[in-house]
Amino acid sequence: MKKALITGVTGQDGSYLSEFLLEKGYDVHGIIRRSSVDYRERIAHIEENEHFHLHFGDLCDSISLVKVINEVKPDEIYNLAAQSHVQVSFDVPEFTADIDATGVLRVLEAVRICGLADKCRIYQASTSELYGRVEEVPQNENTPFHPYSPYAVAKQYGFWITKEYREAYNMFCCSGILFNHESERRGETFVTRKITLAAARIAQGKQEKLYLGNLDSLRDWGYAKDYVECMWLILQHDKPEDFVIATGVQHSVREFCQLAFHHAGIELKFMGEGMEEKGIDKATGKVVVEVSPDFYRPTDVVNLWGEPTKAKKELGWNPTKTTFEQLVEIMVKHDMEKVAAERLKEQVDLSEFLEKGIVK
Ligand code: NAP
Ligand code: G4F
Repeated sequence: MKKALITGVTGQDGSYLSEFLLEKGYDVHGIIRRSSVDYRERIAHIEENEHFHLHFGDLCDSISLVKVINEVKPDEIYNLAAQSHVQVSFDVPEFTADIDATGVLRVLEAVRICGLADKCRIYQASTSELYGRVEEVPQNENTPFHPYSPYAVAKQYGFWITKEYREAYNMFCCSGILFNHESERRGETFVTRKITLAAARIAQGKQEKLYLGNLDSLRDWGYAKDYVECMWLILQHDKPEDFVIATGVQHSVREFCQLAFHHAGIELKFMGEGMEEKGIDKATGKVVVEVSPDFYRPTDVVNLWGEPTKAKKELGWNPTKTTFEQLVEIMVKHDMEKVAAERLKEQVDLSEFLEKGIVK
């Protein structure tokens, strides 16, 4: 039985990758951090699996990494842990560098210290944010990098140190340069999930308006569940190489918004420009989307579009297994049900209070 160690196991990708590897027959080990609140929602359903194991550790803490790697002796490591929010990286640049840059070095060194450099294959979660202020469209493995946020600069170090360890020590370590991938498990402050949740809440009378930043921003959005397969394929390849993982299809934030509201039963029309642009419910004439300067970034990446030809040819991966349209539909359906369940619970709670005479 192969052993995999996943950092960032509680995150969107970590949870899907755990499921994927368990299905492939792996013994899966994940690194978790101590927290005062419950943050294990995404992996709660697999915690009882006898082949799923959790270990405390932190990418800031070399000792914990050496300890876990030495204990598990994994065949494969998937380094997914990161401060992954680009806008937040402007607020916590030093922390972001510590996890997203130095953290990668700590994992690579820990593997060497444990004497596993020849045996353990390592996947590094790299990102399309490296292309940043893009120098060509679409972007592939040969496109020059121009990182454009503290997050992207830190990830650039992660990319290069991974390549360096491959060349200097002949280690099987690779970066997947993944473009944005989303799902019903996406963090609620990333733009797609923020939109699908708001569309569901507005449609069900639980929210008045959605405030967004740059509506013109373009992304190549795929489905996270499809992308974790690629992480695995990269480590099964006969030689260690870096790959661009993307759908090859690009849409704007505005288009995502329009389609998400459509699936929630609201037809939107956008009017006005820049900060004055508004999304209006065609049926009621109500403004339900507005632009706010709070969600603009000091520097923003606005034109990401990936070219996944190498992954298609060399890994046999299908980039559009789930289309953009299907992705938006899956996310909205999930959030419509989530909001409906919350409303039902509120009604049940309220009826209990009414019965007890606490609320009149
Ligand atoms: P995510 O949902 O934000 O998950 C991040 C994970 O990292 C969480 O499990 C988090 O643990 C963990 N983590 C953060 N700081 C840590 C630390 N100091 N020590 C140990 N663990 C730590 O991110 P994701 O969307 O799954 O993305 C996975 C990886 O792919 C990240 O490296 C991200 O930068 C990269 N990436 C993502 C995308 C995308 O579109 N999703 C695209 C390209 C690259 P807690 O739960 O304890 O916070
Ligand atoms: O959803 P986002 O926050 O994702 P972003 O910045 O592209 O980063 C994500 O994808 C990267 C891969 O390219 C990962 F490396 C990274 O870890 C993360 O998973 O923002 C997407 C775009 C941006 O241009 C942003 O300015 O949407 C724009 N946007 C417009 N309004 C907004 C909002 N972004 C957020 N988060 N919130 C808004 O209200």
